[in-house]
Amino acid sequence: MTSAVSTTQLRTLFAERLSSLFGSEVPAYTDLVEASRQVNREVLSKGGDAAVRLGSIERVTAERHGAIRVGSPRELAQVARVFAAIGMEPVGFYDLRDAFPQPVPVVSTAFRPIASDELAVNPFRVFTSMLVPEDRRFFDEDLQVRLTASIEHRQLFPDELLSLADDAGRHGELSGADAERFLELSSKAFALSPEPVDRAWYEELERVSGVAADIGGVTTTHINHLTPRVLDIDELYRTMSDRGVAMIDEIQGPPRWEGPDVLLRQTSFRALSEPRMFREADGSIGPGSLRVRFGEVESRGIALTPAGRDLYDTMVAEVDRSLAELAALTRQECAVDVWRRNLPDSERGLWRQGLGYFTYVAGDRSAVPRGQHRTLEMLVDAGALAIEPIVYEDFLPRSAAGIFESNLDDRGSFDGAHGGAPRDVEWMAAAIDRQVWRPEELYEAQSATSLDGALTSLGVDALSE
Ligand code: OOG
Ligand code: NI
Repeated sequence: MTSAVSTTQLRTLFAERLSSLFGSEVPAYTDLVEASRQVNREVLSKGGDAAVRLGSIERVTAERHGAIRVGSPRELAQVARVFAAIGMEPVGFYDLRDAFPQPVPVVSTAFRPIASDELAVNPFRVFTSMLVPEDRRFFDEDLQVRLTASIEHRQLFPDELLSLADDAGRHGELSGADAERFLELSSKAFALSPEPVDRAWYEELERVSGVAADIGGVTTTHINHLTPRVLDIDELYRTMSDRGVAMIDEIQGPPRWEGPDVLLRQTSFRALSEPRMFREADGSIGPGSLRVRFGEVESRGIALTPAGRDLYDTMVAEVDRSLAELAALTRQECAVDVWRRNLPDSERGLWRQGLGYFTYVAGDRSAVPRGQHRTLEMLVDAGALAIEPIVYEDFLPRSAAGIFESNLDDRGSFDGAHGGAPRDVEWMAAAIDRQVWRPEELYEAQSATSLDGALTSLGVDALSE
């Protein structure tokens, strides 16, 4: 690379590097990407434009999310610097410590682009979890002290990488040579390390939580999974099962139904165990294996407003209840029934009830109704404004907990009698000294900006309530 590389280009290049790294480490990932491409091609050939209503095929084909796990606010702040270099900012706060059915001792955020044009170019995102060693429900004081000290002593990212990242963040670009060095160092920082794992320490942490061991039992971080996006996740699930891959029992999140897809549907499978070197109690070093990484695939639907999200939570609770009563049905079967009874079955219905986020596109000026009292609804009904759904760019805490859980051998130990350490989005923002965006603010702003633009081009100054 000879000319300057922008943060946007750097993001695409970084996502590609990570993808080829992860493919070389976890071959099942390459199969998954291939199967996803095939499903996307089929959907596209059958569904035409409707298939890409929530993102162009170029975007969807390149789209990935990764997951990483770190040990402390200091490390999370460094991750934030590395991702700022490629135009990604922390969005959302997920507390997985009281997650059902499996508490996990982490709080998480997702790094992603926040501007819609950046998302359209490459929406790469990384679900990033941070250990909470102070949480007494998982760690006693003695373990907390040793765990915190071991994390404090390690360096996940070399200084050279952090300083290149800061340069990119500050100037919005790097020179060709610096960009190449940044890509080299950053992908190396997320590769599986050849460093021996201290077996006794790893196993001690594993008794508390497999995720705690994966974070604190080693001296580096690594990409845990890399997830492609697919346009028909049910078909993908069947394809992978036919290829002999043991998928988790069900697709997580909303069911397949005839109405609009909302939020996020995900499913995963366990990757094979990987050879790692271990340091044994007698000081000797020898081979062993660990099984912590996995494959996952997602399909994305429409972003829901807070009202839509409340309805979603109510529906999930109803599915839980009716599942307990009707043990013969699967969760997805129960959910379809609950969806049909509660959720509007069209985009227009979601919009009208204020449940989903939409942008507005100006239509024909002559369709604008005359008169003083023009409401938004009148303009949409008259065809002067078209509504376009906003795709959900974030994650679901319950599905995340399900994904963590389904890929652990052991449930670990959790003692609810002890108090946990309180954590929330403000705490996280202060701990990493950076704004952590609230997803709904971003969707709301995108919707409002598009409405302003559309009204201006229609020549409408004001709307009535
Ligand atoms: C993260 C699990 C959550 C998702 O897609 O919801 C996740 C992890 O395993 O580190 O990736
Ligand atoms: Ni994931």
